[in-house]
Amino acid sequence: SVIAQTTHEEAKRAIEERSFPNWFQDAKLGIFIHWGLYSVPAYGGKESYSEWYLRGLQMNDSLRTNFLKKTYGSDFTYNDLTNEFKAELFDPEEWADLFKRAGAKYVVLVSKHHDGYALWPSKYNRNWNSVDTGPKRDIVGEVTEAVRDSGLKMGLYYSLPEWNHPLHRWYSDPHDSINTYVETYMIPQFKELVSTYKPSLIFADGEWYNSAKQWYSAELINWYYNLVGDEAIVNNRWGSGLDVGFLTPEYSAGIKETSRPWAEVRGIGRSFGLNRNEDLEAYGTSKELVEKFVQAVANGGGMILNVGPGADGQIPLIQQERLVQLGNWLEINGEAIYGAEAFDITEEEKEVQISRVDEVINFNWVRNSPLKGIREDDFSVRWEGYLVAPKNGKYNIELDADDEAILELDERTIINNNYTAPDKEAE
Ligand code: FUL
Repeated sequence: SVIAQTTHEEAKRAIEERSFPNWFQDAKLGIFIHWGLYSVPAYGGKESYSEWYLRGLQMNDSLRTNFLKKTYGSDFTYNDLTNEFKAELFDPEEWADLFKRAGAKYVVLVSKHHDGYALWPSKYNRNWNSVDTGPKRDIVGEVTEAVRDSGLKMGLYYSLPEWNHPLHRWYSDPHDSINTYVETYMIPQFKELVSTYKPSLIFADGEWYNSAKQWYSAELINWYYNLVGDEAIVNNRWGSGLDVGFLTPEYSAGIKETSRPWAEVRGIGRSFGLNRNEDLEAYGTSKELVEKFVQAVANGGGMILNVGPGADGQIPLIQQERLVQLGNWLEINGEAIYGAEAFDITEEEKEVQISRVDEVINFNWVRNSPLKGIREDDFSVRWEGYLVAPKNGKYNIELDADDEAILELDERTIINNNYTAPDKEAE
């Protein structure tokens, strides 16, 4: 049967007891990819999610209806975007190289967003996928292969509901039509996707009007864990009544959570799908990006940073630039980032560490802000912003008496228990 053999309660117990694989906690940085038909208009309000284009049309949002008319003509519908989605510059190996250069350890590709358009040849929606229409390519397959070849782990995002599925129009159809949709369409499709590509990570989404029981979430997760094994991990968006998976705060101001893995989910700008209507300012600086990332890591989490390629398959150069900048920073500081634990230092320890430093003291090994490309192994009071310090890396440093210890450890400090500081004598 398409529905897992175990009962909901059995499956729930099995997945609640399972521990998280270490790789995810250690990885810290993942890359999200939102790419699909919405990447054709690549448009929305300045701070809106461009991947919600179809929903905008359904809501008669004039910004989006007018843009479609003006750009493509008055008879043009969302479905016609398949003809414009050509992916002529799509090179999955180039993408994978870039993600690797960014210092990411895994990738999460949107295999199907809320518009239902699948990026693999799903037999459950013929003519609404990227092989039957548009680019005529198995994007999930190609990206999965390239990402794995470059040594990163591959994850897939999957939207449980769809805005425009004949069996259940999410946001408008009655609640009970969900059952037929889930049992005859969603579950078989989910299983087709997962058994074909065997992702190391599944990021479910769109769960919010229904219970995990209605989605058969526990059964599906249990089935997935059994299929893929120990390295498998899921996120936490599977419907009410089921609290499993890594946490996924989205454009959050920052959370602190040390008992459960989590990743801050955000775009480089303000949208996930490419939004050509954004201002340059929406992108922020590389310094802001690094600070946000460090803050997440110091607070026990990581980040899934999104790219939104154009319909041609090119990742916009400013997004590429931010990834490379983050990668350059990680090139220097990565050893204190990957595998790091949350900043968790007692008030007492803190005092010892920030007490006046006018003598030879034992101090944690500290690095200066390498955004400027400086690698400073010696403690310097001239650091700014954030610092990464290995907890066990006591390091003898001589400081001049007139140096002011302006060092303050806060939530931007990373303590890495797995890191061993270099022996000063040996250097
Ligand atoms: C949200 C979705 O509705 C957004 O479009 C985006 O995919 C984000 C990662 O998750 O809930």
